[in-house]
Amino acid sequence: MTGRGTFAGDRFRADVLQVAFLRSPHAHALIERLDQSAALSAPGVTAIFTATDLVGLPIPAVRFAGVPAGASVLNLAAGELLASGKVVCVGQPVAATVARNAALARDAADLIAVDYKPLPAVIDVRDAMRSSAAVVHDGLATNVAFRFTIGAQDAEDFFAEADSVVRVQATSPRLAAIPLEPRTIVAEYDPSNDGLIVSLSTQVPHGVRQALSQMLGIPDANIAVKVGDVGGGFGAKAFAYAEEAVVAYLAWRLRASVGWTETRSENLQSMIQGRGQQSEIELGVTRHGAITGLRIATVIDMGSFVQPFAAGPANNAAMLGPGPYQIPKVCVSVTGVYTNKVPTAPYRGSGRPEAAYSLERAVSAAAQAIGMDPAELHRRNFIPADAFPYRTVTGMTYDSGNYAAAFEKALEIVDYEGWRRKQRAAPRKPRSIGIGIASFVEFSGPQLLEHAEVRVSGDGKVVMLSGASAHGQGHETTFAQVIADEFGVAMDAVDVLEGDTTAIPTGIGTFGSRSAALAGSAGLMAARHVKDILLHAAADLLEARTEDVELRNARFTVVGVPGPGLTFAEVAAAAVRGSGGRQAGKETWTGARETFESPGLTFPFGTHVAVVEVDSESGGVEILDYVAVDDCGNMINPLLVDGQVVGGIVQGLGQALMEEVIYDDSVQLLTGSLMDYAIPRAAHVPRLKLAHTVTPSPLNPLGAKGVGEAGATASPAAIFNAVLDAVAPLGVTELDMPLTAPKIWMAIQQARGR
Ligand code: MCN
Repeated sequence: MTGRGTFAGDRFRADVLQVAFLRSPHAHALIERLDQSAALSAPGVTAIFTATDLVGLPIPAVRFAGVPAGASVLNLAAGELLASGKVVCVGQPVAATVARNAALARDAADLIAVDYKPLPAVIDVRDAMRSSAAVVHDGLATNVAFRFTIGAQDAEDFFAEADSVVRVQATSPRLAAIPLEPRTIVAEYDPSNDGLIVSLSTQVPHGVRQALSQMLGIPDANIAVKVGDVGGGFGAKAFAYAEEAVVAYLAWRLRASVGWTETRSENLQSMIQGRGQQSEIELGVTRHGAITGLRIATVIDMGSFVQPFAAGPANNAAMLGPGPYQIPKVCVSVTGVYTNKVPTAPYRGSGRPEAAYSLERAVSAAAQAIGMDPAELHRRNFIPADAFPYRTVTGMTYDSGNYAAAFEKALEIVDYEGWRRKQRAAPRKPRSIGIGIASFVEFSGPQLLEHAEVRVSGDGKVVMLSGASAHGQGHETTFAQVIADEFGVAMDAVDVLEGDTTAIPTGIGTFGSRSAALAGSAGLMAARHVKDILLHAAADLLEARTEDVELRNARFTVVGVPGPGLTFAEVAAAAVRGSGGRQAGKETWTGARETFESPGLTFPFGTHVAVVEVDSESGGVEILDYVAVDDCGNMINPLLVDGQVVGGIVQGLGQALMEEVIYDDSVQLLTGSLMDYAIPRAAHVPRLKLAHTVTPSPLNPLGAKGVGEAGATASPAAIFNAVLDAVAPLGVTELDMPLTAPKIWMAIQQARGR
């Protein structure tokens, strides 16, 4: 906002050649002829690359798809860098033009003549599974990419113990991630090692380095990835895209600096999308409100390829099936299906919102079926606080929790009983009040380890280098706090450096709400190690035993000995001298590198309550009240935690009320601009009441759990349940997201028989 950030787009110098991609206008078609002669002679053009220019590169493989072991079907198809022979979705890159500037590159791309032979395309996952459907990938017999089941054995008498079994459907529509900063990359040829220096907008610098190395056959030691400020990622920048690999390859082949920044339309068309899950849920409950079983059948729309981690959202949703409840039997079956659409992959929440929506929708329906207040049904089924660590029937081990405490706090703050009274007293026409509850548990900290280094230089300056890579989460603040606390120095004395694979040789990155618990703990361990070095140096200077020296408020003193002691900088200088000091440029420092490995995932949780008013004459929804009680263990920076919760809630509000990627019958994207794809604006966001309970995680020294996805996990379910609660007395029983005014209005008209 002050213009002082350095984004990948700020790395375009005048000599950087620019790339434009020619993209498929068809959802499914054979490429019969491609003529680039006119484009090659266009002004300012340096080169044009098509799939034939990439022959000899390693064939892309599906890198970690996230399908659990034991899948009954496994047909994973990786995307191509540039389409060869056939295109399988609108927007798939077919050719890349390189020119003096972006406009000339675009003009040249428009001069490439391609003859396509359109083929029948599949849009709907259920149609795609029919034997008569067109098959997206020639080598495969069907469109089923994978199939797996998690939890209990399915059986005829699955619901034998239930007095009532409710059946609901829950669709989480495809969503666009909409980072403020579109995908951007500048790749420079590095003659010193025949390698590349790559600046790009990503969440995973080390992952990109590895992927580029694999895709381009360049040793990863010869690729340096540098990430500056990033204008949001939301999961959609957590792997290397084909376009990014092509730009890097062009720089390497042309021995030049080559860059690309996508337009907003390209971003909407070809960045991965989130969600796209359809679930049928059955929940069995006794008349006294004990949940006896949960069966879910989910179909996830994979789009045209399997991107890295692409099965993650479906797998996560299945594993989190039972949520915060003690449910004796849970069976979740998942089918991943190809369609001729842009691929789906993890997007903020990555299965957590889908799980919470499915379960909380079914719990609400079950409460109605047995005539019990939904709050009471929640209360009767929570995993009790003394049951942790708790192993779910789906195989997850929840580290710690007190679900009832967060729930009761949320109900108290929102004044649940008060709203129920208002709801009963208020006339239902034309506006009716609805109250929705979403209790949830999610997981944070996947891949379980992260690296950090802490350096103290001779003048007392402290730097933490982290393998995480923030893109809006504020690690510069929170990690500085962790280190400053350990040393007793001011936060301003600590710099945090991320996103540079040259300075930080190993790292995993930022996704899965993993950074506080894993990178924060790695930083703390490294700081403790450095503190030991400093205490030894101080003991030498003070002629005391190390165990008698203490570090407080940035001063080293001997316990029980009055006097000013030594400053942090004095001891740092001695420690650097004593250790011989390591050098980079003018800086000399002493330091320690640590890897923190968590024994397991951490499980944040909470309860959100939404109160809405629905106008039956227009279908419009107004959020009257919204309370979020989140528990992410110990909070390092409560302000940033609240910022994360707010951002997540607003993304979930978008999902619940307005967002949906829409394709037409020929699988052309209709929501191709921000005129057509609705995202929430400030005026849509009610005053949010945020509160916390604190149940530390026993799995890391900070006692922290993640919070980056909590808001997005809970809010769609809370808002959905509130809207359905408002319109249920009008006879509406079925609705699905996004709850746009026309959709609600139509449902009310249908319920009235109109
Ligand atoms: N934090 C804290 N105390 C805790 C937990 C977290 O102070 N107990 C702080 C952390 O130190 C960090 C922030 O809160 O500054 C988020 O931490 P964490 O929950 O560990 O999540 P990550 O930093 O790993 O961020 C990933 C998460 C994910 S998965 C998505 S998607 C997402 C999100 O963060 N995308 C975002 N938040 C985003 N925020 C912005 N602005 N932009 C995105 O693209």
